[in-house]
Amino acid sequence: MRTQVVIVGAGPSGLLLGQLLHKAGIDNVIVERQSADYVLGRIRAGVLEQVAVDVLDEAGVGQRMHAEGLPHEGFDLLFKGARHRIDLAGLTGGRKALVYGQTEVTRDLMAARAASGQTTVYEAAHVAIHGFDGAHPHVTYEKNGQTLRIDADFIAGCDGFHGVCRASVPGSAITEYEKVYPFGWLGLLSDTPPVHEELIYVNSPRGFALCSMRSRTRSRYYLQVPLSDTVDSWSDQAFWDELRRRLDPAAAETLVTGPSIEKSIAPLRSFVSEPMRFGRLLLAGDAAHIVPPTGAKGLNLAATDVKYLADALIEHFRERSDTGIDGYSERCLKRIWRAERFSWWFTSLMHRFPGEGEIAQKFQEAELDYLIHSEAGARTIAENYVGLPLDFGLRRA
Ligand code: RFL
Ligand code: PHB
Repeated sequence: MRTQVVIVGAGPSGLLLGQLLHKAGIDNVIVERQSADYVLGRIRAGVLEQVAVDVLDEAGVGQRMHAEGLPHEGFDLLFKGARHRIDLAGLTGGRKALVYGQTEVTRDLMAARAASGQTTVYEAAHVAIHGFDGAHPHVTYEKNGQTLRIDADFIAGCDGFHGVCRASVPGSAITEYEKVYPFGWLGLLSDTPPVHEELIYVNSPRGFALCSMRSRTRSRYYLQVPLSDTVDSWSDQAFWDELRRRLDPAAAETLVTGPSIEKSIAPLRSFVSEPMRFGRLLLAGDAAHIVPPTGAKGLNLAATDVKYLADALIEHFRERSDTGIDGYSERCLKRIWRAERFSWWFTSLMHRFPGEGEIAQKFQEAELDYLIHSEAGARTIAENYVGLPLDFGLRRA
């Protein structure tokens, strides 16, 4: 088989890239290791920045997102037992966040993919990439006992942190920066009304907690837990009891509990690999970088990488110009490092770090107190949370 761009991975990055390229008349094939149901079953992001909303609109998949997504103009910070609102819209000239789950984004993208008629191969085994440092890149995989090959002009590595694309680049050509945090997030999804109409980020002596949602009837909650904990060691009852202990009295009282639909533990990591382009291989999304979820930046960064990549590929095929491809890494990395710094800082401010003692809690509370009482402080959080504009890096910011 031959195509213009072969995309490895059918997560949000791969599906969104496929759709933007298809709309521009560029032929592409997606090769995914898992089944479509497996991809949809992973419960991940919940918050979209305006730029991600704009890119999804451009891809033509925004209809349900606008009808069902919940616009949020603020969120609460809870510390020393009291809640304080960060007025995102008031502090950023009207910008807001949209609560719309990654599962729904993926479902919308899969529907558009099916309608586009472009090929998607699910359950492809032993995916391997070849020849990206020369003029004839290609991808091989196994399916139904056969080895198949796809030739293309470019390979887009959208295969997440554990994918094959970044791992295929020689170590001498890549620099990796990494910080692994000494705790995880235990997430619980339930068909219960959210405890509050906006998100609550909690700094508690017992550890971080987050109250989020997927809709007005479906809640998503997280607890900071030691990495040694397993999902099986947390009954639903134990989860709800611990969440209540980390909340303020009013929220603890109004919290509606119910059976979990999904429970999982995610490790927290900051990771960037540089550069993001190796000849005819271009990485995008979690394949190139990971942020701890505290700042809600991962999916948003994936969306902006993909927008820049689609623009660069369209320029290549339409105008025979490689200016966009040559500048791709640098353009992405500028906003990636800004989001990495914010996510690391917000994680450090909100979590208990083993061995750091009570003084660390006092420092965090003093900083939070400063942030909410200083307009400059509150604006710093708000600006970072709503995210950078798409043309960041092309102009002063
Ligand atoms: P994905 O979603 O990991 O998709 C990669 C796809 O590639 C496939 N794959 C392969 N396919 C073929 N061959 C191989 N060898 C392959 N190896 C892997 C995989 O099966 C998969 O389908 O990466 P992508 O598309 O770059 O998307 C990134 C986002 O998923 C991620 O950044 C976000 O989920 C991060 N994130 C959040 N981001 C936000 O912007 N806002 C949030 O509120 C937010 N909350 C979160 C999050 C991530 C979390 N977890 C579990 C890590 C909350 C959590 C708990
Ligand atoms: C989520 O709803 O899954 C979510 C929301 C905000 C975050 C992280 C995760 O910062």
